Amino acid sequence: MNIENARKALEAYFEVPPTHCEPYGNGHINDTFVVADRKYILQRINTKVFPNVRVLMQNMVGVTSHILRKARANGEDVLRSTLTIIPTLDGRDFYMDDEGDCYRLCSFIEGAEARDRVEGVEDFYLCAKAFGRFQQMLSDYPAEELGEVIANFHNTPWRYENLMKAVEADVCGRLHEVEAEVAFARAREEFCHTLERAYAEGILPKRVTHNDTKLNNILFDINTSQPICVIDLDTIMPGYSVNDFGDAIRFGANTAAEDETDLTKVSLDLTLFEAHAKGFLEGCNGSLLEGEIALLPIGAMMMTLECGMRFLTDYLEGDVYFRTHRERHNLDRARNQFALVADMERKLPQMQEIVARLQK
Ligand code: ADP
Ligand code: GN1
Ligand code: MG
Repeated sequence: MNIENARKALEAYFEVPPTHCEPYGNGHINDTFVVADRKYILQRINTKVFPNVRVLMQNMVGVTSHILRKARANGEDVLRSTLTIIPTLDGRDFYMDDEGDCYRLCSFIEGAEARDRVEGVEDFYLCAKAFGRFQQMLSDYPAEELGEVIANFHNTPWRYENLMKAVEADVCGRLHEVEAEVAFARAREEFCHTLERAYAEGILPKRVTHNDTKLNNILFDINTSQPICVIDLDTIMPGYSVNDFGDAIRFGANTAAEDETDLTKVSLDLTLFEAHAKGFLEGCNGSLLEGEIALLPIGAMMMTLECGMRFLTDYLEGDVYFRTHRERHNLDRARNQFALVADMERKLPQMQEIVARLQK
């Protein structure tokens, strides 16, 4: 992270730029800095991942204003219910420096924190309810106004094909290390099409979804432990609700961290799965279709398999997408995700039974 460039970017926002600016958070994509004694969050938007920052920021402004209107109408704390984007001194919603790097500034949400692990079943239930409610709040958002920030983002068959291209090219000569993982993905090629097929058959609708519902993309109040704000709005696009559900399970209901290398620690916690399913259904408040609800366990398996394939692809391509902190980090993550898929496959009947019970 280039802190000097980040400091320089602050000149676009303040007559007298604050001096305090330091790296913050655990995201894999953007460079995040906390500024002026936790008054602001500055982010260098990853333009390799998001080449069209204008469209991304248009989406973000549209969605945050929509949520703000609803929060205001409900009498909620408007300063903490969604991200507040601060314009540059000349009134733009992002700043591009001489090197083409793009920055945005948001208010720091006070008295709140993002968590990488759940502190208890109740927290995970509340988090699911907040993501469900987020989905519900955007249910009347005009999808046609949203630009597609990343094409094929959760198109799992496309992700599979992309992995196969990386296997074919083997640009870093790493293929020999990952034969078992590639075979694991190959054995599930057919499964990758399950949701696309359900969409084609009219069982699964496209909705406005968050598309990156991992636990550290929600802020919890430090005092009450209540989730107060859904953040990381870069990937809001039309998608499947079951993937929003599934991505949250992938990250939050894993008994180990996403990059744990001791795979005996990796498994699906069914108690957390149930808490999340309950919270998500309550948050969605009756807006999901019956067939859609039945596909929630498949969403969990799909997002875990897809994420594993994305980590594996990035490992083969030389770690060019996800931020890594050690050698073979993406490979560790891919192995972890595939171990979780295997456990989910074993527990599919239990997941389905839980969802059927909650649906009654
Ligand atoms: P990435 O796309 O890299 O994951 P995020 O937008 O999720 O970036 O931000 C990374 C981290 O920064 C979050 O997990 C959270 O800890 C923190 N964060 C982001 N925005 C805010 C904010 N407005 N207030 C407080 N913390 C924030
Ligand atoms: C990235 O931005 P962050 O760290 O919240 C990624 C997600 C992955 C996740 C895996 C834009 O999320 O899709 O599921 O890492 N975001 C993007 O941890 O690719
Ligand atoms: Mg994030």
